[in-house]
Amino acid sequence: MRKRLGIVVALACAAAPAGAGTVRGKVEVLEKDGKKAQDAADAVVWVEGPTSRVKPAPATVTMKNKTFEPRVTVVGVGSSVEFPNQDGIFHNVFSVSGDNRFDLELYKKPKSASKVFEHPGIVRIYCNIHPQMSGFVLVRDNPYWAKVAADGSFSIASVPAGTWVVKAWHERAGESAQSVQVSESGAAEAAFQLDASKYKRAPHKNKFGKDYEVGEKY
Ligand SMILES: [Cu+2]
Repeated sequence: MRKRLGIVVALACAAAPAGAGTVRGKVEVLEKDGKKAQDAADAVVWVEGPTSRVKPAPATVTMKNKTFEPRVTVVGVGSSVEFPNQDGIFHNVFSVSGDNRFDLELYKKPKSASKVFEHPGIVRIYCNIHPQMSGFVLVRDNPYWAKVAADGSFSIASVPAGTWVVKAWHERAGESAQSVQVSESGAAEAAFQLDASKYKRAPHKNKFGKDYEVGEKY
């Protein structure tokens, strides 16, 4: 009996970290003319280092009016993302992003298909029919991330105490990293400026690694 109690106590300690704080701050995305971007809300901030496991949770990316909505989705490793097609035309969502590559083939409204993302990373998603359709699924291996609000602010709660790398990402600016010290209670601040001024839109290949055909038929 005593032995069993000891195990229970040990488990309880492992579940509750010694202390945790909030990482918060602002992300600014700068465009060519030095102006602030209007879509800072598509930026994501995450904390790298803590080994806390993330609970998989389902997410949905809808294909509608030849766009992926939302354009940027963040999920934990092991999460299933549903891709319903709400258009009356065929779409073929796919990715060739490393270990997360997938191909859901052709389907149209009201069909849907899903993909479980098993590897942390940034997954670029495209449609094999419509080259203008693009989006991102960010897969994280711990629960400490936030999508940035329209005003550029973000807040990530319950980050374990310690010194961690905090990264901010925007699709046109890439990543920026800084070290942040989280105390056992209270907040750590981080401010990022992401430079999208050198971004150039470049065509991408289809799922076969070939150029898209000119003159879209759908
Ligand atoms: Cu499409």
